[in-house]
Amino acid sequence: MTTASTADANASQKNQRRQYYDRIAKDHMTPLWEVLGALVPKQPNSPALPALWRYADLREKVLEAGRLITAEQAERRVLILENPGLAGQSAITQSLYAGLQLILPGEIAPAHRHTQSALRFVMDGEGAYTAVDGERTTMRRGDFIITPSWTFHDHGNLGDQPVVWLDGLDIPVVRFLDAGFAEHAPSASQDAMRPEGDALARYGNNMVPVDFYQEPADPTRVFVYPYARTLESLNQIASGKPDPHFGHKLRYVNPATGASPMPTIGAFTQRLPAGFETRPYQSTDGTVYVCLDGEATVSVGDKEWHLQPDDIFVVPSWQPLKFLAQRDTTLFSFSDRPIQKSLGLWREARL
Ligand code: GTQ
Repeated sequence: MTTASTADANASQKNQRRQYYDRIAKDHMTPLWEVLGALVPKQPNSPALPALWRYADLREKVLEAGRLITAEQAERRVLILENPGLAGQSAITQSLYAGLQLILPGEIAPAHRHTQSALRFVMDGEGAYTAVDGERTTMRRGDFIITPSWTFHDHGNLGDQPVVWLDGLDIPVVRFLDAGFAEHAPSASQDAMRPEGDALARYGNNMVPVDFYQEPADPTRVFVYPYARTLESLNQIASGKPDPHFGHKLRYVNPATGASPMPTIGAFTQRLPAGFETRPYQSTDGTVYVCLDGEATVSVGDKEWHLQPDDIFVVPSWQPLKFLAQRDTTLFSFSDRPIQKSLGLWREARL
């Protein structure tokens, strides 16, 4: 065959296939062979992009929301951090949602519960509290607070400053599974059923009530991990030899089981000593980071940022990650790792 007739034959075959695809589409069928490579990729190829939110530059815009709508009107006054590769999806990774929640002095965000699990990471201001199933906790910068699935929670601000925290929820996972339920509590503010600190005293001090047992996947009763305690650990271990990929990195656990605090979201704290450079690292759990303290250069795929305190950035699945700390740097992060681990899907590459 001549080249010209081969080209003709190819064009005609393509045309026949196209017509066939159009015909079977009416029967709600579509050919696998056109999409197999995308459906079963050789390695993760997330549509999520590396992205940075510089809170110091965004703070005024967050506060502006406080002049446009009350916390009560909004139910939750939150600016969603939307991944630029996932526009319109209210998602920061394929599985996770993140947002900056603002509560002004005197305001309350009314009590409700939902099957989505939430975490709060306190960034700015003092005097707010979150109540989880009848116990309040005062929110302080760096505190990691959880709201497990189907627990009632409300927020309030008894102080004199605006308070902003980062919300992390598994909203996209629950949406994907079509497993979302939500309801309002009978009253906007939950009655205090236990004094502040009760859960931490009972479950957060290497002890549990004598007759207390949990299933491995149950969320922890410790719903606040105070930054003061995290810092004690980080400061203590920071004199040791850092791990080449992580520096000094700890994962938050349910102290009663050793599992992640919630079954869908894992959380981590990390110290990079001044002058330390991490080796490149990849993992399948797309991860949201907050720089709490310090100064570092981070590269995520083809992006590089000079990190300052309050910067929030996202590392999508399998994007190579590398840090160079100019000063002692403290990072908080969260991801869907517990989901992937429980399904046998989680992978990492320590390069
Ligand atoms: O605080 O309950 O950012 O229900 C999104 C949904 C926060 C919350 C969010 C929520 C909440």
